[in-house]
Amino acid sequence: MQQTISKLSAILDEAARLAQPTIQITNESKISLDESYEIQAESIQLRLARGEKLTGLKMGFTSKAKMEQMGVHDMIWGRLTNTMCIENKGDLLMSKFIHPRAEPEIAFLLSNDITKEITINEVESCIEGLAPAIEIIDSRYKNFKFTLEDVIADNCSSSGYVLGEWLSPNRDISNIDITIGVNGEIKASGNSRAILDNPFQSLVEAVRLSLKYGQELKKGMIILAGAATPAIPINEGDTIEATFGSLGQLSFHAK
Ligand code: OOG
Ligand code: MG
Repeated sequence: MQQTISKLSAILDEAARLAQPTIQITNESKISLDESYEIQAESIQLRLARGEKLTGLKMGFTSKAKMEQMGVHDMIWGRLTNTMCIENKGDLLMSKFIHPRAEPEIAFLLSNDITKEITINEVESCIEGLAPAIEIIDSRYKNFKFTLEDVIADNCSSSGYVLGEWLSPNRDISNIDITIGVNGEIKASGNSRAILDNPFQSLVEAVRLSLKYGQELKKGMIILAGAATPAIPINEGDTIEATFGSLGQLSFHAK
């Protein structure tokens, strides 16, 4: 199996690097959930070996809107690296992506290393900031189609993130209206409540899952809580903007 894991992680890494879609890995190999996380870990390791730095984690399928859009029914997590970061109001280069989509998220900045499970009441003491964010997802699979095992192995489709301004964490974020739009027209809207009733719960789950899979959570890491709305397609020339009520807004331009 180790050989298969290495082979599949190299295929997914190359698909991301060359922005060339690949067939679903579960078409050819039977893979367990744990093996799909091993493939993800190994393919990220290839990026780190090329000099990229791990900057945090992303949670996925923490809202019903996303699970329904993608036909998948379990929470997942992936990894973020420094090269995925796109500046607020900055440019996204379409040539680096296959069929990118954007989704509005909330980001947390860890204030210390986390080594044991936490409750929702402990979240505020584990973060030094929270920010409105947009995740860019770009499945490496043809037609954005995958099983749960496929998408986990593919780093949960993660391929970019934009962060708005960091805000102090001691605030209630369980009822924030969220929109995402293109060139001034709203394409999807939702509420932060859709993320596990309270996006803070997503950090609780991120801690649980990272401990389970042996991924360290370090001070300064960013955690994306998962999208509250379905993802919207990004086309060349688009300016994508997301708004988060009292948390503010952020945008990027695709060229
Ligand atoms: C998988 C990633 C899901 C989220 O926020 O729910 C995700 C996908 O939809 O391709 O990032
Ligand atoms: Mg997401």
